[in-house]
Amino acid sequence: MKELWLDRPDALSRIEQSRAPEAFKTAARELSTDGFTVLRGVVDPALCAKVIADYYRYAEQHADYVAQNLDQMGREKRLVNFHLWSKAELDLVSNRKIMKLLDYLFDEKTCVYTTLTFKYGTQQPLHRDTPHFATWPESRFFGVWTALEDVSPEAGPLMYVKGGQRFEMEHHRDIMRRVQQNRPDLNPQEQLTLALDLYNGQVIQDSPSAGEVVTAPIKCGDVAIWHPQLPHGGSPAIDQMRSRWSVVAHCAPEAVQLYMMDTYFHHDGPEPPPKRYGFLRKVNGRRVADSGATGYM
Ligand SMILES: O=C(O)CCC(=O)C(=O)O
Repeated sequence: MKELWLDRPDALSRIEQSRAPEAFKTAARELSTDGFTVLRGVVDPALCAKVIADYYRYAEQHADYVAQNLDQMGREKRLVNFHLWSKAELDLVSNRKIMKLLDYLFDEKTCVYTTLTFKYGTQQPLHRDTPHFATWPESRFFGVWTALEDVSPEAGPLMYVKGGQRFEMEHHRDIMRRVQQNRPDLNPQEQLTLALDLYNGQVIQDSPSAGEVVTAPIKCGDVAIWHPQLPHGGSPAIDQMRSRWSVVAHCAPEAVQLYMMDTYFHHDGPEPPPKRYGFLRKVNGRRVADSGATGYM
């Protein structure tokens, strides 16, 4: 099984010859060249509003927990796996059209692994998701990001390095070997943290030379998808208190497991590590991973 057919030299001619719907072909072309695509108006704004209403219900029912999870400015942190609490969010992240598109892009049946729900922009520096959603073989993963409201330019829109999925950096196993050699004084957890810092540092410092850093204008109900190797993040918010309601779903083929960064930096060889999660149930004909509880992070 190969990584992603989108990354093969014949990807563009394969798209031209495909009988897939035009919208799928456009998305595939953009992901192959730019590493990023936006499908406009895929999700009903009424469903987006329901997810936000569910969030407020959740916050009311878990007021103490919410109060313990505010940042320095008093804003809620990001909420992991809200789709396991909110039926509306579960519906949104298993959107039939998007799932069919992902089947086409993976050439395999897609499932939902985890989600993050954001009330505010993340202002995350440029990064690759790969260490947190590692697969064997590589790149069997997409980040699928839905705007629950029109994103104001002041609220820290998504940003990415156009074409940055092709940016080549030091291999992650070599980074870890270097850390283990140079810093035997650190314990394994500290070595892992340092390896991730070095990895992220290379992405922040060097990936902008691989392409233009752009922000994406995204409106309520639009769905952005990024290539698993695309450097991306949240641009700085001009107005820190301006909401930027959004949900990112982490999706992979059913038959492929996603692993976390300890496995990413330590696992050797082409064979995947042992399976680490099962599935809960099907929604809209899609499997949903049993990947942990709802909670802030
Ligand atoms: O929503 C954002 O600002 C960035 C999200 C992101 O980078 C991620 O989920 O990996």
